[in-house]
Amino acid sequence: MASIAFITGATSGFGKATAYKFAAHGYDVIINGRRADRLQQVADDIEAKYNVAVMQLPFDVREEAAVFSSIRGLPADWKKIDVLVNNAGLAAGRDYFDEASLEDWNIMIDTNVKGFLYVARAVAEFMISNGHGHIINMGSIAGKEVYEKGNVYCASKFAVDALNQAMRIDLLRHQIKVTAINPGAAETEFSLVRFKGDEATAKKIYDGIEPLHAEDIADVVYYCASLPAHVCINDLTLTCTRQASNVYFNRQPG
Ligand code: NDP
Ligand code: 8X3
Repeated sequence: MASIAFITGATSGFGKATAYKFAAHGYDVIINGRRADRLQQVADDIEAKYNVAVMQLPFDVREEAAVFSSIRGLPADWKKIDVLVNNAGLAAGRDYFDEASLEDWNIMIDTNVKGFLYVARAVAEFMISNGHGHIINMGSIAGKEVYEKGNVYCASKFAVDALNQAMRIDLLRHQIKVTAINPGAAETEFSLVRFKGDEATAKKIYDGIEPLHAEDIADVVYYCASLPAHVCINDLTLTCTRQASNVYFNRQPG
């Protein structure tokens, strides 16, 4: 079999673009997301465009039992995962700490922290027995600097930053590479999800800037995965040219 990349959150945005990127470079891909119809479309399209195999693994990363049984239930050949792109995640709401919804907080912590952990743990077990592997964790600039109304989303991405460091330290003895990618504003379905379908508010995030595109993130993920065996990018932060931090933007009027 070819090399294998397992990408969570591959029904949209970064994960979907990353699945195409790895497939274009000859990887067989395992793709995850909750929306089975979208996974099927992505799988059909990748198989039609590239001469690679696609394994669909629909599950909700928040469901511990489903994560472990789906991943442990992979056919033996598919357990030889070379790269995990631990990407599934979301923001829910953007509200003051004292006004935010507890349900939103629970969704973000359960997805971005607990789900993130379950997937990494299940796949690390294979990488350890295979004797190699690369875990690429999707962080954010929100995990580097807190911004107003970012509270729990930022906290969940600070957790990704800490866990990225922790995994690299604890998996060092197994020679597993661990990398965090920390993007700034990128136009995907992220803001539409965050603002619960409010298209006008979602669009305003990108007013006057050309934000990052999902394909930019896919390029960077693939670059990190394609370096020689002795080289590991630990942590990589990127923004569009019109963004310097969570709060500093150079927006074009109009
Ligand atoms: P999208 O909303 O476009 O994609 C998110 C993906 O995550 C979808 O495929 C979605 O699939 C999946 N997902 C969400 N919740 C779950 C779940 N419980 N179980 C399984 N899959 C899930 O957003 P992005 O591509 O922008 O976001 C990807 C990652 O990048 C996230 O971790 C996000 O926090 C991070 N990020 C995004 C930035 C941005 O500006 N866009 C910047 C920095 C980081 P489905 O709904 O089918 O389950
Ligand atoms: C997404 C980037 O700045 O909207 O992680 O939090 S930001």
